[in-house]
Amino acid sequence: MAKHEELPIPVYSSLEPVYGDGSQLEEAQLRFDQFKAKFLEIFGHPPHIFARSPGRVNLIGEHIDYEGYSVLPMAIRQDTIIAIRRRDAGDTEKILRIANVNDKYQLCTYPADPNQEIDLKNHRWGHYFICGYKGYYEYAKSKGIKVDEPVGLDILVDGTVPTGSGLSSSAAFVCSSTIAIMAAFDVNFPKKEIAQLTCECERHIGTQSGGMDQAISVMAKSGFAELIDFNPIRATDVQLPAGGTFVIAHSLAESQKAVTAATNYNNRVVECRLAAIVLGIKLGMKPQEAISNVKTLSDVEGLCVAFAGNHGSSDPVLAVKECLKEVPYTAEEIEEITEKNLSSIFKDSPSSLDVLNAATHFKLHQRASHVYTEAKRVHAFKDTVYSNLSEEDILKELGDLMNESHHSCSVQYECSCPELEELVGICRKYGALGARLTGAGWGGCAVALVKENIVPQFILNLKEHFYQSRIEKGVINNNDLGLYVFASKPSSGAAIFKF
Ligand code: NG1
Ligand code: MG
Repeated sequence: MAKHEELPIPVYSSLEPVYGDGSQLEEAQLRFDQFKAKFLEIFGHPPHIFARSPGRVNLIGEHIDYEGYSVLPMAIRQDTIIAIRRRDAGDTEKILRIANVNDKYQLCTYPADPNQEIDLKNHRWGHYFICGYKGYYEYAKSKGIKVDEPVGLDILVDGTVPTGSGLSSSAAFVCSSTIAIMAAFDVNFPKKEIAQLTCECERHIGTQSGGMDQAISVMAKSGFAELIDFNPIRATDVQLPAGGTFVIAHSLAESQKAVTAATNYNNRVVECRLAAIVLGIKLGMKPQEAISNVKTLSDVEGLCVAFAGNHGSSDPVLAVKECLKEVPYTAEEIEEITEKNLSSIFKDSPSSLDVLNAATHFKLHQRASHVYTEAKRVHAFKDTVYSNLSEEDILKELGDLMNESHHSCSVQYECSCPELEELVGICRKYGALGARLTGAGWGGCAVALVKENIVPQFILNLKEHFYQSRIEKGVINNNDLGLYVFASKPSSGAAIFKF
């Protein structure tokens, strides 16, 4: 049997395989009916085909995917659905018209030219669709696949993943866009190829993302979290213990990653690259060799053999302690080690140059130490799930690992914020076995591991102690609370619908 990741995106003729039965299916049916009607109303003809891709919650393994390390997310029920129709017959305009069911997002138009540049200085919501559009053509070109001439497309989008929340609304949008485009052109590829291509194309938006979000959105399986490995992309099912539930809670601080990239997300990517280069040099590489060959912290792990941990195997955490000073580095200090200007090291990456312009110092020790310890916690998490411990002890251990992960994100990686700290504290106080920020951070959601039997009471406590004052201040509406705090089961991955 072909491996899961080798299979193409499934094509369904009904909603059941994705939305199950019962009330969720009824809701989905209504949503799709209204969606079709809206398409007809806007474009004057019905859509040809639909695609969906879910958001995700990362259980553990934060800010390490772009360093080449495995992560452990699960897909959530919230998703982006796209309806699409080609406008070949008699269409001379050749434009992409992208509409949204949410009035907040106005109709965007773009030329059908797949080589167009995305205007990063003027951020528009439709840019995410164009990422997928460019990505599809780039992929086809790289594989020598013959594609049709670009044609006009009508597109309607409906996303239920809250934006800026660390639940990967962006990947849900980019993946569903790419898959809808493929479906419109009647092609399909293995999931792992789509995971790779969507990861690369989302970088057109200007963030130097790893591939976690797209991989889980494309490859998720209902009922399982997935251990995602990179280079090559692979997904291994992880069956979570039945007695625990993950509760997702929004801190109500929105992180606008595409806008703040130079000081937040991309800054950390650059710091990790510099940490890896400096570590490589300290461990014996020639400066030029390190600059040319070392891209991520995982690239230099093999050089840490002189630093053996308890089990005798090499320990990069010890190497960081020995080789990278805790006091933040200035650019000049790093340049002395690399024997090269930082701007010339990053000359081919405009978004990294933005980071260098904005930064005054670089916390190489702290960032590397987070990455290497977090990478270990991911494997400890998976090993714990499959250990011989009692369920009670497994859950406790998983909670501890989540708490350690949060501490490292907060103190070493500095990607938390006051609202997340408050929320995580409240989660722990009211019975979570573990709680941590999830996704990029600097706002967005926390995820808490809670014993199944206390979930309703736990959510009530969060309401009273975190949300109530914010409802009173009008930050959110009482009726919308269910959008901001909810329990989540692992949902299924991307799909195409032909009705
Ligand atoms: P979110 O939370 O979706 O912004 C981002 C990256 C991931 C990963 C996490 C941190 C994108 C599309 N996603 O996720 O690849 O690095 O942060 O673990 O940039
Ligand atoms: Mg995102």
